[in-house]
Amino acid sequence: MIKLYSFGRAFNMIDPSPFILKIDAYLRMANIPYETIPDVNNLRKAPKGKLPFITDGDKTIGDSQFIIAYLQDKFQVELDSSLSPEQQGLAYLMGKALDEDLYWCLVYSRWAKDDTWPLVKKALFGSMPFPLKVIVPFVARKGVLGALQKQGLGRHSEEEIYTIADKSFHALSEVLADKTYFFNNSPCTFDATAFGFLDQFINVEIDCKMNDLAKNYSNLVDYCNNIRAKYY
Ligand SMILES: N[C@@H](CCC(=O)N[C@@H](CS)C(=O)NCC(=O)O)C(=O)O
Repeated sequence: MIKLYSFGRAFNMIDPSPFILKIDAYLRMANIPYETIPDVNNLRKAPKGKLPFITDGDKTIGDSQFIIAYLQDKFQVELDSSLSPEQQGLAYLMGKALDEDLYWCLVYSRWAKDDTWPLVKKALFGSMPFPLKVIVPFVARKGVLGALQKQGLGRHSEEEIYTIADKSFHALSEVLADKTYFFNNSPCTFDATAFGFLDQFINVEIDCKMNDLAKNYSNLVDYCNNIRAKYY
């Protein structure tokens, strides 16, 4: 049985990590039986120091891209078989845009903003005993804010970051248009990625400007809700 190592439920999300939600959605869309092991301490066991990772018997695979490649190969997943080579190329690049760009907007909206940080702090670290519940979030936030600076997004103004996020929401909305899924009539790997990210803005129980920007696109809201209704 595949075991998916995750953080665990928070803010009305199966998991607050878009990469974990991506794998969770992929497993459901591909109809692969799995078990979730939710625990913030999973990070310490993660082969690359990040979640998600999966185990399959004695094999351990880290990173959502390599997890999907492993699952696709092992279970002969056909989710992408109806995509043309051009669609497969576009789907790959669109997935990278979410993984490598929109992700940092999500990180900014949750970890850098003073209105959302207290919620994140409580959800992720609130159950820790004193004094860990004070020290660990302080150190973790410092690390995340440093990563935002090094990656570069954190050097933009707040308004510029909203513009960057909204450009992605707008582009996704235009590509999706009135379809149920991004490419053909059934979900492909990119739909697992898109849902993993968009649901983090649209159905998350956090009120903030960035989430409002995403919720302005009614087709993206319907998209997330349809996937929730069908697979969750
Ligand atoms: N490239 C990785 C990214 C995973 C990732 O960034 N996970 C974050 C949570 S959303 C994490 O574990 N961060 C912990 C850390 O960096 O210490 C993937 O696709 O799985």
